[in-house]
Amino acid sequence: MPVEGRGYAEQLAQRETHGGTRGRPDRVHQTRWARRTCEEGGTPPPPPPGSSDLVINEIDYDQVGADTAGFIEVANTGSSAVSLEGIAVVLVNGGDGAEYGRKALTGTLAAGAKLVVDLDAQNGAPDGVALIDTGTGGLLDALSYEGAITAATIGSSTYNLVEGTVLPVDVADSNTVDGSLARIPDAKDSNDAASDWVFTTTATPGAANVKTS
Ligand SMILES: [Ca+2]
Ligand SMILES: [Ca+2]
Ligand SMILES: [Ca+2]
Repeated sequence: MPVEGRGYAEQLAQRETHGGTRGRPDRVHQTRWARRTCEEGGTPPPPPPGSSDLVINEIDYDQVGADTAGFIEVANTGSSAVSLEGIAVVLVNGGDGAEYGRKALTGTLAAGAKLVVDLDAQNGAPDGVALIDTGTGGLLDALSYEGAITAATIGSSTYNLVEGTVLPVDVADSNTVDGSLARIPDAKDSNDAASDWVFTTTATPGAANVKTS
């Protein structure tokens, strides 16, 4: 790409003339370097954050009596560590499909590890939670509970939070029985909410999900 190559050379020349960024690569340098390295068959740059290996694995949105201990568990179902930079857990109100809460994730999640996100989601019905790659706008995982949210507005995009068959409304968290909604078997994601999620009377924040009734 001669035009781009010339532009790059001119940018370099300009920077060196002005002495502003010599020896301190900025984003433009790094991007161009990575692209050129790929074209020349070198080591590709690391993949962008976000991966379909990340799932929403458990949610406790209703506790007996007052709701004071809500959480959302995110799991890395893959075989290698995943960067969480740019990943956000977003809460969606079923009444209008609008976002009403979010937590930006940071750091790295090891293979098979689980992260407990301190978020107290609404009690339906329906309401939803989405795992978003804020860099690409990609929807990594979603759960719509106590009904279907098929048009959630997050940022400038619209998302369907129903994976496959919507979770039946009677599979729900409870104000009278301790427990949570969980993927059973642990971390199972067949992209069908009705078969992936159950109510269990044993909440397991940060640990593998178990089904008890
Ligand atoms: Ca409650
Ligand atoms: Ca609960
Ligand atoms: Ca768990």
